[in-house]
Amino acid sequence: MSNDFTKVENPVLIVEGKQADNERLKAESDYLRGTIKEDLQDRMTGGFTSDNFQLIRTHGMYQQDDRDIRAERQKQKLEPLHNVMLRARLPGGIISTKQWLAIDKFADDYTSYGSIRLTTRQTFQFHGVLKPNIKLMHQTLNSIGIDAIATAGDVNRNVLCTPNPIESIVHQQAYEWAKKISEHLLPKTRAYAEIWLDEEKVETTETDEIEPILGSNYLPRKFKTTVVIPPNNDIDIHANDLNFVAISEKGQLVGFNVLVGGGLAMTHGDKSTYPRKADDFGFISIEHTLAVAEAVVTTQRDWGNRVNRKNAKTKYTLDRVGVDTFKAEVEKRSGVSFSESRPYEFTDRGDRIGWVEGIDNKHHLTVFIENGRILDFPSDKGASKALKTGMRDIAAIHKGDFRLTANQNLIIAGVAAEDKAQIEKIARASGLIDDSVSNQRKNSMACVAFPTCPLAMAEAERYLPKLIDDVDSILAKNDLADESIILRVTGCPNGCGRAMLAEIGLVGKGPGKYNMYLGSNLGGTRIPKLYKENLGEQDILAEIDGLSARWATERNQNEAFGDFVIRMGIVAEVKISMRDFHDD
Ligand code: SRM
Ligand code: SF4
Repeated sequence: MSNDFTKVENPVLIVEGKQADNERLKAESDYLRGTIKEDLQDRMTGGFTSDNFQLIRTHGMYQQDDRDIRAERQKQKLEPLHNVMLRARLPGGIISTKQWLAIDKFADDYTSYGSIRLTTRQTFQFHGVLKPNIKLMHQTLNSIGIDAIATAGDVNRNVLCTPNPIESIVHQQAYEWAKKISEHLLPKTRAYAEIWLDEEKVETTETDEIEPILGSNYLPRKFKTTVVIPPNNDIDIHANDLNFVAISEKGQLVGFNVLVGGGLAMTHGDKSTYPRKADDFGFISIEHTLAVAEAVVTTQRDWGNRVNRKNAKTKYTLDRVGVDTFKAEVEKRSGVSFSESRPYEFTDRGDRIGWVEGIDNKHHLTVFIENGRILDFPSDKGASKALKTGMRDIAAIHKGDFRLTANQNLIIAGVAAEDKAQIEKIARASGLIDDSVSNQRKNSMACVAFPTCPLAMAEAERYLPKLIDDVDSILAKNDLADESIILRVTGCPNGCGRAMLAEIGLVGKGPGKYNMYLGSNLGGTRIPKLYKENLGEQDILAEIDGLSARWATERNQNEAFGDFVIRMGIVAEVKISMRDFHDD
C-alpha cells in the first residue's frame, strides 16, 4: 500500500449538503438528452443554453470561442464566435487509414483551424466547428465507425492502452481489454443516436434505459481508465482513476495489478485540491477485469462527493474514506478478492521515435508531432512541415493502421518491409521524420491552452516550441546536448499536459507567468513539488540554466534530473500528496 492514510476512523461515506448544480442538470436531462435537439435549431445564437452547454460534453463536445478575437468582438458588440471542439472516442488510440482520410477531409472542410489535434489521451480533437455543421460531423464520424460518446462529462472517458499492440501477443490482448472496458462502462442512453444520428426514439420503459453502472445521475465527476504494459508507462497511470497494469506469464496476459485514485488537477490557492498518485489494490486474474472495473466505478458513483465538484474525483474519495474501506467495498461489490500485487517496474514514458520491428515481420514508424497538432505549417527556416498533407499521402497508400500515443505522437503501424522506403520518403519530405528534433523536444509536452481553451491562464502549446529552442541551447552550453529532462507546460493547474508528472512542470498562473514544479521521475511514479512561483519566461530559463548546470556536474552516474533534485534537497519529495504536496 503506498500511503499511511489507508485507514480512516469513522469514514464519511457520503458527503451531505446542497448538491452541485451539475447534479440537478444531469437528473433533469432525461438521460443526457436535455433540450439539445431544440437548441440546435436555434440559429439566433451560435451557442447552446446553459444546461445544454454542459450536457453536450457527454456527447464529446465543448462550446468554445477564439480567445484571440474575443475582446475585439465584444468591442463590436458581437457575441463571441461560438463553435464546438469535438473529442472522439478511440480506445487504445487505433484509427484506420480510411477513417483518417475522412477526418482529414472534415478538418479541411468544416473546422476553422483546419487541424487535427492529437491529445494526451490517445484520441483526436476537431477545433472550431460551427453549430450548423455539428450534426454532419457526428454523422461523418458514424459513417466511418467512430463516435464521441463519453469523451467528456461525468462518465468514464476514452480508455487508454499502451500502443503498438501488434508488437507482442500481450499488446494485442491488452488492447482488446481496453476496448472491452470502454464498451462495458459506456452510458447506455440512446440520446447520442437520437440527437446526432436521427435515430427514432424507441419507446422504452424507464427501466430499459436505466444506467445500471453509471446511474441516472451519472458519476460525480470525470473518470479515467487505462491499461498499461510495463516497463513503459507512456499512458501515465497516476493521472488516472482506474488502472490495469498488465501481468503476463510465458508471453500471455494472465491478469492485472489494479491501481485506483490517481489524478493531477488542482486549483491555485486551494489546499484541499492536489495531484495524487493512484494506490495499489492488488492483483486480479484476467476474468475478473470487468467485474472489478464496474465495482470501482459504482463505488465512486455512490461515495464520490456530489456537493463540491473540486473534491469530487476518486482521488479525494479515497483520501476521505481511506484506501482500505474503498478497497473492501470494491471486493464486496465485485465478489473478487485482490491478491498481492505481482512485481513490475516502470522505466520510462517516452515514445520510441523512429522504426521498430514487430511480430509478423511488420514495421512500425513512430513520428514525433509537436504538441500533437497535425497541420501544414508554414515553411520554417526552409524546412517544410506539411504534416497534414504527409499524413494524408501516407494514409492513401498505407496498408496497416495508425496508433495515437498518449504523448501526442503517432505510430504508422504494420508496414511491410517492401513498403518501408516509400512511407519513409513521404514522411521525410513532409517533416513527419525530422532528424534535427532534439531528445529534449521529444520529451516535452504542452496542453492546448490559448486560443481555444476557456480555462487557460497562460500560453502552453504556442509557448513550447520557442521554450524548447532555448532549453536546447542551455543544455548544449552545459554539455548536456544529448540528454533530456521530462518538461511539460500547462496553461492552468488543471494539468491536461500532465505537468504534475514531469521532472520540470510549468503551470500557468497568469499571462506569461508560471509556477515551476520539480521532481517527478522517469517512470512517472512521483508527484513533483512547487519550486518557485510566478516566474516569467526569462526567470524560467535562468532557473533551468542554473539547475541543469548543477545536474551536469554534481549528479551520480546516470542519475535522472528529477531524482537529482530530490537527492540534493532542491525540493522535498512528495510521498503522500494530502500531507506533503502543499507542505512548506
Ligand atoms: Fe483536460 C478541461 C484539454 C487531458 C484535466 N481539458 C479541459 C478542457 C476541455 C477545457 C474546458 O473544460 O473547457 C480543455 C480543452 C482545450 C482545447 O481547446 O482543446 C482540455 N485535456 C485537454 C487535452 C486536449 C490536452 C492536450 O493538450 O492534449 C487532453 C484531452 C484528453 C482526451 O483526449 O480526453 C486533456 N485533462 C487532460 C489530463 C491528462 C490526462 O488525462 O492524461 C488531465 C489531468 C488528469 C486528471 O484528470 O486529473 C486533464 N482537463 C482537466 C481538468 C481538471 C479535472 C479535475 O480533476 O479537476 C479540466 C477542467 C475540469 O474538468 O473542470 C480539463
Ligand atoms: Fe486548458 Fe488548463 Fe487544460 Fe491547458 S491545462 S488545456 S489551459 S484546462
